[in-house]
Amino acid sequence: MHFTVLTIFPEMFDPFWGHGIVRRAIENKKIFASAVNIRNYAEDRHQVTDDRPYGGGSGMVMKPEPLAAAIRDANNTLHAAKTVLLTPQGRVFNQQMARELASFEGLILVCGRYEGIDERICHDLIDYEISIGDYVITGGELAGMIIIDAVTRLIPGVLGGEEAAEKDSFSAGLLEHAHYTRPRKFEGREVPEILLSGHHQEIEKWRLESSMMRTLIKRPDLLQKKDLNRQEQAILKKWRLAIEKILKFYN
Ligand code: 4FV
Repeated sequence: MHFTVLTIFPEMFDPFWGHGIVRRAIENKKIFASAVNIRNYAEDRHQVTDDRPYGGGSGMVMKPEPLAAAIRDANNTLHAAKTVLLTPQGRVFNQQMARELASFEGLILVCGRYEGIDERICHDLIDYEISIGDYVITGGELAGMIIIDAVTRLIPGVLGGEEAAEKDSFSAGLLEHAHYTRPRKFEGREVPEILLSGHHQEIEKWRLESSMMRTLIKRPDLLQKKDLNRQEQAILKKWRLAIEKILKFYN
């Protein structure tokens, strides 16, 4: 997977490339990543990449010419790459979209600044408009890092055996189960006994119930849209029975 980031602040990505799983993925050549300065494509001697908005109003807009040249140049390097604009106008990013993007050979991520980019870039040069959420940030760079991070960990071989992506939150449409590590007792709170039992089947059942309960309480919307398998249905029916036993004493 090749990531090319187009930004007026490429240096923002240096610490991002240099730490954790992303750093290891680059070192192990599982991903290739570069941040390119859009200013390099501005032809005037001040390398201006923004200008005042037609129609007036506050703020500035990113000029189309440097952006178009930067996108075309990146596409010349990697023809199969998909171009992604980070914008509040986009589809809100989620794990399903991360899996989709991880299937491509390359991504060109366009990071806007100021009020945004000239709309004419969106018409012909952008394949995906993606938002990281319904709020406004000062630039697309942080959003770009989130996309690269979420996609990188889905690239085969990036996560070692102990870090499995398929057991992620959202991969099964559920929130992850509770996690515990040593010490066995912390400030009076014990680790659930079952996790110390060595009964892997029982532990898996406990973890599924933990995921279901956390999802029911914190994100019931995920359970509503999930296609429940037999085991998951059985767990909800067991809880429903328990709840009905309690409620039968009431009206
Ligand atoms: C954003 C978002 C976002 C809008 C104008 C940068 C800012 C400025 N990007 N998801 N939410 N972008 O707020 O992706 O150029």
